[in-house]
Amino acid sequence: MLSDTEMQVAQALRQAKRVTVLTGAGISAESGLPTFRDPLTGYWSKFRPADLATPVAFRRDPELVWRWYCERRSAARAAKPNAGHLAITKLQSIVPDVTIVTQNVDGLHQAAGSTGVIELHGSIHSIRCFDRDHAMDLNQEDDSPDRHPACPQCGSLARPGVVWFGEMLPDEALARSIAAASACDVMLVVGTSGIVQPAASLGSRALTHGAFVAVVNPDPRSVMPGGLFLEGPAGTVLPGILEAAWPDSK
Ligand code: BV8
Repeated sequence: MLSDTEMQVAQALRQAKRVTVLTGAGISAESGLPTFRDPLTGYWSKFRPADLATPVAFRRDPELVWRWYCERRSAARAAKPNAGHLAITKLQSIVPDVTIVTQNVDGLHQAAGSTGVIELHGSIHSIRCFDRDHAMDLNQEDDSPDRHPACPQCGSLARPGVVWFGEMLPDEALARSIAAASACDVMLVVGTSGIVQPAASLGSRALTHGAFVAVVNPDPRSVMPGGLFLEGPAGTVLPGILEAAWPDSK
């Protein structure tokens, strides 16, 4: 039985012409990938993700940072999209204009069949050189924590193709995300703690432009003033509201 709030969100989606979905690490939690604010485990338990996801950390200890990203990349490769990712792909097949803006670097939206995904923080599945941003090939068989490739053009060490803290976001991705937040009728904000800027301000931007905004998160602290709040995991909440919105669609 859905709550009134879930029914309101389902109704808004049914009437929507343009939907924007903003996702964070939480939507990949049910695929087994730790979120950014989960405490790290094992060897990594003495680090905080945000302390490793910086150019300063890479300069200080490139092999440590390279190892962390290699391990996360292999986890992302082994992970499967979950019901939350698949529900968003289904939404794209029903509503003509759905833009997905993700803070995640794991590629799971694309693996779920979603298209046109805007990767605000880049992708863990690409590498480039640290000094000059030369694109570098990443062949899976060579991708190992014990082998840190150097750029064939300038010799600089490889880094992951992600946006680190203190780095600018890709201009085009940010511009497209701002446009999508400003033009949508409905925005779903799924699985993000709303801490990291500028991604975190996209929800309030949508509200300012008169959009219907709904937050999907098991943590009630992520409620957004002015938006509706659906408490629960994305893998349960998203399929539920799609089922309510389009009961006959399979
Ligand atoms: C920028 C890629 C301009 C790497 C990431 C000082 C100096 C420089 C900048 C700053 C500064 N102070 C502040 C800033 C801005 C900074 C920032 O926002 N810092 C924060 C910590 C305050 N931002 C930046 O630096 C950005 N660049 O501003 O450029 C600039 C430049 C120079 C100087 C000044 C300004 C760049 C930010 C990008 C950083 N890169 N990722 C990598 O992945 O390794 S961010 C990283 O955090 C991930 O991408 C992650 O997605 C993202 C956000 O976190 P969330 O996705 O929200 O994840 P989190 O774990 O926090 O929350 C998970 C949520 O899911 C929780 O709410 C949980 O309840 C929920 N959940 C759990 N399970 C489920 C669930 N939800 C649904 N279903 C479930 N099952």
